[in-house]
Amino acid sequence: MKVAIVGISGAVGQELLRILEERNFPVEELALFGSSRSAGKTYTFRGTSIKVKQLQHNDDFKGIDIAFVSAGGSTSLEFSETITKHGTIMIDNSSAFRMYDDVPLVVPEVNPEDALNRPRGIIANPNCTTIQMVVALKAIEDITHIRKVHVATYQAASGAGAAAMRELENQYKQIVNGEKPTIEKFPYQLAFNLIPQVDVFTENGYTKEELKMHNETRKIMHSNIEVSATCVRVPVMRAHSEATWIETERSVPVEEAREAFAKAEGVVLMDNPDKKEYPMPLDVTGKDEVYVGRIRKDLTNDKGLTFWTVSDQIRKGAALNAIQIAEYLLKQQ
Ligand code: 11C
Repeated sequence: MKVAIVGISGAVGQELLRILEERNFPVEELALFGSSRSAGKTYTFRGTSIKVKQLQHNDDFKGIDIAFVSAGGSTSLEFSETITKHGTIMIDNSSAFRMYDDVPLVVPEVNPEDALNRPRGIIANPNCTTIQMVVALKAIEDITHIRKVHVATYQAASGAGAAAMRELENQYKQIVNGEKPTIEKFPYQLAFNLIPQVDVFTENGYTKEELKMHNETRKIMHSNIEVSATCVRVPVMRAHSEATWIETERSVPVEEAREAFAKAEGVVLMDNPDKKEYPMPLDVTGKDEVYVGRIRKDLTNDKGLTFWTVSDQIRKGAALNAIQIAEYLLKQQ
């Protein structure tokens, strides 16, 4: 495969490079693209140094089979035509195309076959909070329909990018040194704090991030499921956590839910309260799966279950999911 990464200098771009190497993805040739700031830098892939090209409106994508694009929504919108015009499949990590009817939105554990119908040559990678939630929901949806979800997220700094991760680290250093923390990427100081706002507010009082969880989940699961989310940024470096309450069509005993999670694709069950075992961001960082724990009945609803998930935002929440989509396409050839 001739492969391109667009947005190579970002946190997701760097993880894409690592995962392609780690999973031995069949890369015959790799092209790296970035902004004018990144152009000319070099990155190493399988021992070979590759120079970053500036993303431009030209024929650089001719002959490239798959382009992993993670350079922000406006870049995706501006360059999708340039990237796909010679037949390159664009796997887009931004939110730009996710809700387009002619662009599939894919999580390989849930709806891989949707990736096969892509009239524009674009496949969208969902938002990180949605990805980890639907991987867990699929386990239960397979045994009974899920009607409603309430979810509260605990989102790491990594969701806001590499510079935001550095900002969080610097804020801790600055505060410990008695200095005023620098605030650029987040609306407020994140160190020693949490911020109940991810992305911008919309007219109904929900943020865009919260509405993504509703809309994207329905599209991926082909379901009338309703999702009400509260998304919160927490001072964690790179794994998102979610507290989730679901209402199902029939009542599901905790043991049955545990069994369903235990055998679900892409899920690791970690639920031993007796031993104080449950997923935490520090332990899940660098892992591929969605970890599920704290499974119990919702005390307010006989048809309700509640559980806790954690997943590495840069891997399954972004780069890994994109590469799994490409792996699925390869298997279909
Ligand atoms: C965050 N979920 O944690 C966001 C990042 O729609 O792709 C990803 C935003 C998106 O800040």
